[in-house]
Amino acid sequence: MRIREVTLRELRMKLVAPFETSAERTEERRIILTEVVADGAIGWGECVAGEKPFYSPETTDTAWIVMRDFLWPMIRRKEIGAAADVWGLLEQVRGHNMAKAALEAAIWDAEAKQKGAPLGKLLGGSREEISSGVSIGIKDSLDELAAAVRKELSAGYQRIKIKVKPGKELPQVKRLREEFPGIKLMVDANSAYRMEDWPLLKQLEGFYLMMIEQPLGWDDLYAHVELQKKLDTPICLDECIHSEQQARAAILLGACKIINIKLGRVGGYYVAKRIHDLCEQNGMPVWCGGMLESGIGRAHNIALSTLPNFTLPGDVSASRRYWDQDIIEPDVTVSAQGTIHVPTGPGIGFEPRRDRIEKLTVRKERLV
Ligand code: OSB
Ligand code: MG
Repeated sequence: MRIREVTLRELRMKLVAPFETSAERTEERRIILTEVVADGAIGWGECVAGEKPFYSPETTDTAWIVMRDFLWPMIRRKEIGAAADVWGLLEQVRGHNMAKAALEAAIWDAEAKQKGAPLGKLLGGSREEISSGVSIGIKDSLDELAAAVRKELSAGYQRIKIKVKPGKELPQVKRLREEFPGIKLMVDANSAYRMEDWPLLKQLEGFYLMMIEQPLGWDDLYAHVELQKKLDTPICLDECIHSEQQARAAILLGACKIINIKLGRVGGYYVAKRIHDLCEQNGMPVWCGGMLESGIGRAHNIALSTLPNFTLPGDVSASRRYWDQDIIEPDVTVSAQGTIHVPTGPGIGFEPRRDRIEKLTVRKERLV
């Protein structure tokens, strides 16, 4: 397979409602799409870097530059056996995983299309549907939060994750447990706590949460090891797991009991699969995280979630929770049982809507 050209597009997409974490509030996404031409096939990818470096060091702007000036020259017109070889070609660049993943995932889509296979199948996945959960941002009031949870449960979602921050967590969780004692409930702190806050996190244990996601420093495995020793509730790591090596260390040191895998954060499918396999061998369940993706990134998350060790509901939910008009055909929808049907067509299995993509594009560069 030879990669002939890549087109980068930056899209501005306004969320249906602002999304707030302990770290930032997002109203409009600046999303980079990658369109690769490999032999005859076209593959699509999405860069999940944020507008600001508040989740990871990457941003939309750094990803654009790194893709254009460093990553593209490393794969340009190279004859490669398969998409699985791309990670190795990009390895000389340190970090910039979201930029790498945006190119690598598009090449996987192209390879799957060339072979006429659904991307999940090419990856080694076999699920026909995946379990869907939601991530609910921080709200102004407890009533608003409870209303949001009620709405998502009636739509069928299998588990509820809420964003928390210091001082808000106990009232939030207490309120939800009063109204929804039996649901699968978890919290995501996006690194808002310090080790000294552990007694507060200990108090959350009375509410039998499924897990607490990334409570401490974004790159601090050691602190999570110490915290996990004090808590019975499983810690799930997100931000900390940005490489296979970090995943191995987290598992062997006992920094967590669950891992959230995001394609962008780990640099694409090659590493995501290796982390998935490593977790499976060590009896650690994984689930697929989300990054407020457009339909393209969402379609990739669905393909990744078909792998066997994705045994917990992920943050991959319906298009309409994010966008008035998504950029794929059909939209991603969720069944009344809280599942997403995995498409059976080649590649990501959803068709990019070029008319909408063109309208939302604010910059475009064709790399040859
Ligand atoms: O920590 O999982 C996170 C969104 C942006 C950045 C980080 C995170 C999130 C989410 C939203 O939780 C997941 C989604 O619905 O896409
Ligand atoms: Mg998270």
